[in-house]
Amino acid sequence: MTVMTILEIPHPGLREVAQPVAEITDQTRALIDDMFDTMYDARGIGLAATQVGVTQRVVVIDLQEPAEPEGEPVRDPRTFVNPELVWLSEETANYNEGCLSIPEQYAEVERPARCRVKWLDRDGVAHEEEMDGLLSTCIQHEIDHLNGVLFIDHLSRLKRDMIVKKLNKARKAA
Ligand code: GNR
Ligand code: NI
Repeated sequence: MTVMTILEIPHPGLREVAQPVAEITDQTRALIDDMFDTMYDARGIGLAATQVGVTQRVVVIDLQEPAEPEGEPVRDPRTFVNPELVWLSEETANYNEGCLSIPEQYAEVERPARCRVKWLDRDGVAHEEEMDGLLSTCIQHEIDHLNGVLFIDHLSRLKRDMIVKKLNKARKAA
């Protein structure tokens, strides 16, 4: 169990473009395990390797809402190595997004509502799937991270500056 440090804005590591994983090794699988530990510890629904300072195209997602009203949350861990968007819908959807690298700040982001994604799982098996809803939003958010892009980059300059200001104010108060 290893909880890694999550980079927060304005760390320059968040702007790096990650490299494709050439071969999935035990080291890759150890990184994936540590990323899940880190994501669950932070109560996020997704995490890109970029956010823990690793410039490899690896994403983990578990849409399980952390606070189920009753009992243990049912985990649904999903691993995406070298994920690629192969199709985006014309139709868009708005979602109130947050990001572990921009703590406790939220804004409505417009993205394609549905997407088709190609990826490798932790055993190197290839998959392709059409996604919608929160999964579609989340995988697009995570692939953005692999390209050095943050959800605030999709906002107007005014809204982006407001979020950065609010975050800096909250940090000073802490
Ligand atoms: O925990 C997260 N919640 C979330 C909510 C709406 C859209 C995207 C996300 S991803 C985010 C975790 C994170 O920062 N992943 O990069
Ligand atoms: Ni994020």
